[in-house]
Amino acid sequence: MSATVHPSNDVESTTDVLSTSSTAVTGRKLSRSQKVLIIVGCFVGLGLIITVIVVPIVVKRQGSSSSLASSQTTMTSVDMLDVTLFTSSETSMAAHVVTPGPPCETLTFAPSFTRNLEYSLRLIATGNFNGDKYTDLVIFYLLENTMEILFGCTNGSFEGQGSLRTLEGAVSSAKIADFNGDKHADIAMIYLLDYGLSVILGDGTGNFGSETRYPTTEDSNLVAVGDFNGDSLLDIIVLSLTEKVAVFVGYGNGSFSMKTSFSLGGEPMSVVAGNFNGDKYTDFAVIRRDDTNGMQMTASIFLTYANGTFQERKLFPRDHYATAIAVEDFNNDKYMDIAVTSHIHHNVIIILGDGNGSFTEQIINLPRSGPSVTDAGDFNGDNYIDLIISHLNSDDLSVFRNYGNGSFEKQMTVKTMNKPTHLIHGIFNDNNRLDIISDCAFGDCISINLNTC
Ligand SMILES: *[C@@H]1O[C@H](CO)[C@@H](O)[C@H](O)[C@H]1NC(C)=O
Ligand SMILES: *[C@@H]1O[C@H](CO)[C@@H](O)[C@H](O)[C@H]1NC(C)=O
Ligand SMILES: *[C@@H]1O[C@H](CO)[C@@H](O)[C@H](O)[C@H]1NC(C)=O
Ligand SMILES: *[C@@H]1O[C@H](CO)[C@@H](O)[C@H](O)[C@H]1NC(C)=O
Ligand SMILES: *[C@@H]1O[C@H](CO)[C@@H](O)[C@H](O)[C@H]1NC(C)=O
Ligand SMILES: [Ca+2]
Ligand SMILES: [Ca+2]
Repeated sequence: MSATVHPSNDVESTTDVLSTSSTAVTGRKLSRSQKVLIIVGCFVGLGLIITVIVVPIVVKRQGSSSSLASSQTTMTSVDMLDVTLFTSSETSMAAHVVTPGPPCETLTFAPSFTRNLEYSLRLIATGNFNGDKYTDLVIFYLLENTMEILFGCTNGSFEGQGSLRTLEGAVSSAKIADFNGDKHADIAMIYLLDYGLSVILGDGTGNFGSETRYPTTEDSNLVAVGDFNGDSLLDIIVLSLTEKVAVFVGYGNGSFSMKTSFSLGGEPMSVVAGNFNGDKYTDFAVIRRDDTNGMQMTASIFLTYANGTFQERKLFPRDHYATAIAVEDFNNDKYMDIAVTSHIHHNVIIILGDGNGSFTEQIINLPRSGPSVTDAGDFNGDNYIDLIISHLNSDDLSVFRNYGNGSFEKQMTVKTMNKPTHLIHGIFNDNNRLDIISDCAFGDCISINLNTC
């Protein structure tokens, strides 16, 4: 969860989203009769068209209020996944309020079903774009310069046809948050091999306004959202392949202004915002190439200070070959922790924060190879954040239950359709439990596993 500590202590729901083209082609608006048709279509079996949705939502708690975090999954231009989880203020994304039933002792998921996609998926993210109670999906396509929003409905399927929008290019990273305070989910995105940030504001009915672009001088790659200057308004950081971080300060009205930029010291692969030291400035955690160590991927946090500077603390002085990172409060002490997977070491390291910028490590060894992506959320309703991990070249997801006492135990294996490289969760049906969505190999479909616990 990239905890964007929003104003008081509610969390900002940010989700990785798509990129949009500057030619604000607004999402298709549907007439009333079209909507009726779609809804009917959703209820009346559409036979082969089984819609699946993947939405990453992480239930995260901050302060005393428990709020949802939506996790984002981003794929960078490199062969890595940028998996980040965002804490979200459930109020702004009404659909995500989880009121779980009694906790389940044992996690269970229904067999997966798929929904075919229009094109080949590059990025997937979740948000509530139309204000109903189901999580929606934003899918950014690889080659078509298009994003599609799929609206969740009742049983884990999605309303008939998605809402397509033409973009100016392929998106490499995106986050969803409410940037203008109207409670509707907006999207910040980065075009691959282009310079800068692009923002589109949602109207709460599934449509978005025209695109506002914020150029940088660097080749932008990743985006993260938080309140980095402590004024209670959401800001955006843009990370570039040229190892720079540009800070865009938000005015709270959906507009941003670039204030500073600094060097990261290595090419970023993945980024998550979170508050690690209890002040009012959102910090961030990254996985980046370690220039002093060749191809190694190291995880660091960058703490934000009142004077607007960011200072790095390396989380792993030793080699780690990090592949994915998630930020959550894994031990319920109200302080943000970090989970980092290592492909080489076949493990997940849970790094527990003390709220003070200091961390202690706890290593979860995996029974099998290659964690590639991870997703964190409270899947069994006991208020502890569980972990789901995908393995390279495998259809299986490993589900680790968090007992809240420092133990994570692998409880089950969830079968997906086809060697996923993206994982997200959301509420896709009516039981208020977090369901899992993953992508199919080649990105031509999504696979949905409904939570039955
Ligand atoms: C969802 O409900 C519709 C209408 O009842 C049905 O056609 C569709 O197959 C269902 N999907 C799943 C995944 O159960
Ligand atoms: C947002 O606020 C800033 C600062 O007050 C202003 O310069 C900008 O024009 C505003 N943007 C919009 C879209 O209203
Ligand atoms: C900013 O504040 C930090 C923490 O107090 C301090 O270490 C750093 O030197 C300051 N940087 C500048 C440029 O003032
Ligand atoms: C915070 O960190 C400092 C120095 O790292 C340490 O002395 C202090 O005890 C820590 N406070 C807490 C509450 O852990
Ligand atoms: C945590 O709780 C689980 C379930 O009660 C138990 O099996 C496990 O041994 C506990 N772990 C620790 C470290 O206490
Ligand atoms: Ca908004
Ligand atoms: Ca701010």
